Amino acid sequence: SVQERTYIMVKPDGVQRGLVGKIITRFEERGYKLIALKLVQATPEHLEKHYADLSARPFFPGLIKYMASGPVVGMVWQGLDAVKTGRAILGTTNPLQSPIGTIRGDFCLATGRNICHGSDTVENAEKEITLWFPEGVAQWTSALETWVFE
Ligand code: DAT
Ligand code: MG
Repeated sequence: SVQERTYIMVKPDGVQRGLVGKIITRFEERGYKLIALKLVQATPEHLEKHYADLSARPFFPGLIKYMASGPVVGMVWQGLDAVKTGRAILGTTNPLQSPIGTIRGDFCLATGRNICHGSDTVENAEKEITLWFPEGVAQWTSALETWVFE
């Protein structure tokens, strides 16, 4: 649906490497609407909630440490097929397998330093949006909307 929303996050390595603008640009240029944005130093407790599904995995402690190592930029993007297309814009979890033209395929090399996060299902997107933006998101009409959607 045109109202579909996804949670996209620039991880600490993406922020440190100065890639925030490039990542935002890819979603803007594709036609998605930005409805929430913040830079935040997340706590390990908050990140453990975000990655709760992965808590039994061997890489979990390292993942939490990496994600808490500096500020992240969280955002919510809205538009047609935002979750699945958002994941396509990011690329695959392992950057070495990610096609050129995807964010991970263009800007990184290691799974444990893959610079960005994107929700994997509509249900998880809504959970992640609530976790990272409990204050809610913006509602605004984009002047581009009638030029991007029929
Ligand atoms: P994605 O971020 O593509 O949704 P995921 O949800 O399976 O991938 O895992 C979350 C993050 O955890 C991923 O971006 C990087 C890290 N990760 C996943 N698998 C890993 C592995 N085998 N070794 C190290 N880090 C891993
Ligand atoms: Mg995931």
